[in-house]
Amino acid sequence: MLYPILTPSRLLSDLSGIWDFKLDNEHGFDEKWYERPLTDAMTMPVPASYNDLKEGPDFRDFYGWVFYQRTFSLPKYIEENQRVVLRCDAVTHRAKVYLNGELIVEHKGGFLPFEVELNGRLRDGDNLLTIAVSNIIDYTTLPVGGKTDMLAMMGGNTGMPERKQNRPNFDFFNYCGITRPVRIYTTPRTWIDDVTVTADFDGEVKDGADVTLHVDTVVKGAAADGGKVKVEIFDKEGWKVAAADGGASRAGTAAGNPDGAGAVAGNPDGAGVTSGSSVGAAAAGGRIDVKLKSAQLWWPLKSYLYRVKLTVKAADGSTDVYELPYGIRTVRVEERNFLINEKPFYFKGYGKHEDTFPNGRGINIPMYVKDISIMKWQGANSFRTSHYPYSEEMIRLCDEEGIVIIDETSAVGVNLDFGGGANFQGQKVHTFDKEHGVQTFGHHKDVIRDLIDRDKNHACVVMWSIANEPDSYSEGAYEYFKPLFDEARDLDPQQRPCTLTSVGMAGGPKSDVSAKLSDVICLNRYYGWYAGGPDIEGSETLLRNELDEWQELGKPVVFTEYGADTVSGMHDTTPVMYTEEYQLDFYKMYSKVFDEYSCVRGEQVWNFADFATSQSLVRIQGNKKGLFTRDRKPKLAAHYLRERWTSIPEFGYKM
Ligand code: BDP
Repeated sequence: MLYPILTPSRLLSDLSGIWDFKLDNEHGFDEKWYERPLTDAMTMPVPASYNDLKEGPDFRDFYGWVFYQRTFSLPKYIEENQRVVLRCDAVTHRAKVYLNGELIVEHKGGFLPFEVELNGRLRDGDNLLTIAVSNIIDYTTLPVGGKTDMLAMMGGNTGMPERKQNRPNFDFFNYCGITRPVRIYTTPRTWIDDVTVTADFDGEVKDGADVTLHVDTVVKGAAADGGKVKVEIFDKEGWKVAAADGGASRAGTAAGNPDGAGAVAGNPDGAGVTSGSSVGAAAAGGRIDVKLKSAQLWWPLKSYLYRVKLTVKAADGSTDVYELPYGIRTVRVEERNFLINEKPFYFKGYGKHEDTFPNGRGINIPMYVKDISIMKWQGANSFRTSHYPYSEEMIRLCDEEGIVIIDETSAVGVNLDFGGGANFQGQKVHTFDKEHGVQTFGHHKDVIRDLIDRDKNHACVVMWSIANEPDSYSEGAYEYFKPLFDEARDLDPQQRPCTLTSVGMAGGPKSDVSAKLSDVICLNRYYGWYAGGPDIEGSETLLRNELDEWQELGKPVVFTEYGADTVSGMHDTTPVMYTEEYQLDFYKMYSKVFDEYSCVRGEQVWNFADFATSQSLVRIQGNKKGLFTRDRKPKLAAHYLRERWTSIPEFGYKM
């Protein structure tokens, strides 16, 4: 799905601001709150997670649906002449969107965009827009909600009265709401619906090479057939450096939805749940090849972006214009090397979260810029979008800044062994048990498709992470994951490597299916913390023992998590757990080991910054494994890793 922008043929209007807001009392849908202005509404900003914006546990930990509402009006001539689309960038975790009391679209999944056409549904004057949002997580959602908390220290019946609540099977606060922008954009009646750009090198992959850009355009709408597509490429300074044009002919791939209603996909209960697809009528398009002489490549920390501009002249005389930034680079794995532009790259960076106060998971553009500035200060070059797709603004910024991304789906918690396997009301139930296990497969596939569809053109995205710490070691794991890896490989026009981040419980390559499926072995390991802590020396032996096994595979190994909870300001002459000195010793031990294993091709600490979680005995107002505090102040180890990373080059380390 294309990112919404303002162009000579498209208008864009952001509906951000203060909306009316109300928690459901379990009668909201029966009483049809979406048909009239909410009574006794509170104020709520959009976009943001709502949880930290009003006081008290009943609000913060609310379980169920909430209603957001506002009105808007549009100039009549816009609707008469253009296609009007409402786009929600992320509503966590489930949305029902009503316009003037009518349900116009539903969407499952809290981290990817969806959209719906408004033509024929708009009224003169005020239109009432209501978005009902559910934060319920369970065995069918991604992330997965458990039957008990992941971090519950005591199982069994506590004798406390039952209360409806979410029980995250993951370690971050279940922030919810309309977390990214809601926008209205317009297009002509025949419009560019999708663009895919890939690059082929005419010779060696290097700066100054001659490159052919393949620009695949999907054009939809009544006059899609017989139109003309023009592609122009502009360099960083704005000079036109190449151009080509061709005809728009009918392409079989992009099936439109002729009745203009929400495209229906992956819907568990038969209602119109969209899964990212656009809506429209006839589809056409095709490939145009553009030759680019002496191209500048996109490099980690040395970004170079071209501007690809498309102009479609439809058979009815209308014109649509769209453009996207595009970085040219290659990526592939060869033996133990992760090659970017054919050079062996070394990942230095972090697992992160979209987590700030008081936005929660809500978009925070100033903090994105600050975070990347801190990464560069520290000599880092990459991060993983743990544990869900991040905002499009962040991905675009990383393209611009040259920050390398491992792009992760929202599949976290696909593992019923957490909480000591107590997820099925205290009984051990197998993750992939047909009846009682997770029921996420179909949705997981939808999320992979929509993520690749959204992020496929980004140079900064170099690998797909299919899941975080799933049960990748039990019966049924291979059958569950193989088709998902196949799907990702099939869909990605750039054929990026695929991985899953492996949990400590997975054991070594003999039991962990990631050995077979992942192009890069990504390990989340906590020797020295959950396993072996506080004995750092003993933990080092455990770490080496495991690496001895993985290195036999001949694939690159990247540590995508390793870390120790550290309370900022807590110090001791003897490095005991939770002190800054302990975190420092922990990281020094890992660094030493990494440097001795040539298979290790990257280190991404857990975590960039402290972040909010559910409450538990092992979480001190959140997870404290950050190198930085939640307000981005460095801990002792941050300075140590700065020294280390600024002396490790992006390419050719250990060669
Ligand atoms: C890993 C998870 C991550 C947690 C981390 C931790 O992937 O989400 O926050 O451990 O325990 O299991 O700090």
